[in-house]
Amino acid sequence: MSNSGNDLESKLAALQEEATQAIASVDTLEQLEQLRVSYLGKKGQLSQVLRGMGKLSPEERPRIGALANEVKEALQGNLESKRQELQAAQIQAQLAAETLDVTMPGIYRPQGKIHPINSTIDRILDIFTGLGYTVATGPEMETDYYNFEALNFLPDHPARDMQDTMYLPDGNLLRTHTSNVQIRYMEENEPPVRIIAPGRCYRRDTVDATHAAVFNQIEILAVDEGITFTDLKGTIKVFFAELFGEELPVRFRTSYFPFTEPSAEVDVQWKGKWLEGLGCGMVDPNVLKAVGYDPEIYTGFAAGFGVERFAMVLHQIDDIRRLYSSDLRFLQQF
Ligand code: 2NM
Repeated sequence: MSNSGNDLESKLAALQEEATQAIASVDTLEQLEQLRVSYLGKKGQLSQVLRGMGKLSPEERPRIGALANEVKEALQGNLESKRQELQAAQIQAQLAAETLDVTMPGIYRPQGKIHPINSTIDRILDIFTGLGYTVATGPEMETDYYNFEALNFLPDHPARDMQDTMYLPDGNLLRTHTSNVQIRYMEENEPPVRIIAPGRCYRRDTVDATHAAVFNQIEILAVDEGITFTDLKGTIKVFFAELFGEELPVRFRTSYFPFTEPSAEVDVQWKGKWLEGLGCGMVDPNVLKAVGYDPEIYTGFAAGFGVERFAMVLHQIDDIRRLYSSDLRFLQQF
């Protein structure tokens, strides 16, 4: 009986000795885990040794049991300190491998820019939304009705000529201004109206330094009870003051548009020169009637201008074609 106890005691001592050496010589966490299973796992070597305890005398059992616990705790301690050592080494290796060399050259990332046409549109929309206007948009492909007829263009008006307007094979056309948006908006909404309509427009113009066949226009429209030409003048003065950053002299010249009566062209004096600013006027009663507004109750003003010209003036661009050349050397200046 006591032989068997001594037998187990020396087996435990041998196991501890062997396991301690094995743990010390391991150099990966995976190998360490294999050792843990092999020595301390359910079917591990310690369990196998302890299976012999069944044959021990009741007096010896507690002594061997206590001994086995000591061995188990000692090995667990070894495993844990080895695990910490290996983990620290792994982190050190990772830190060394991932060192950032701040002297390496950088990777070139092209920097996108906002096109001067778009930044000009954004600025103008900001000014008018600040005055309470809502941005409205509409189709670039349009019917004769929305581009001309509802705007009081007579059937033989020269702007309707094939020479001036791009017609599509189906009889529709590419809008020549954004007034189509105003008509569509008024059809759908009752006064009061305060809208600003930016958008691309098309005309059969010969392209030169100041004309493009595709260009951007912005139109504003206000309709309400009691709107007068004075409201139009005040709005335009505020607009130019905000766009150019200072209050500037403004000059109104009588003009003609089919959709406004009276009509005017407005010049603005900037850096000592009179610049053509915009066209405007009081909305013609025929236009109000076309959208179902009663011209005896409502009046309105409207104004329209090309965006490219303002972009050119504000950025000292001498030729409209530069805006469409997609030349990065040009565009990167803005
Ligand atoms: C301009 C000049 C004057 C204008 C008129 C309208 C509408 F739809 F209310 F009749 N929208 N835009 C207008 C008036 C446009 O552009 C030079």
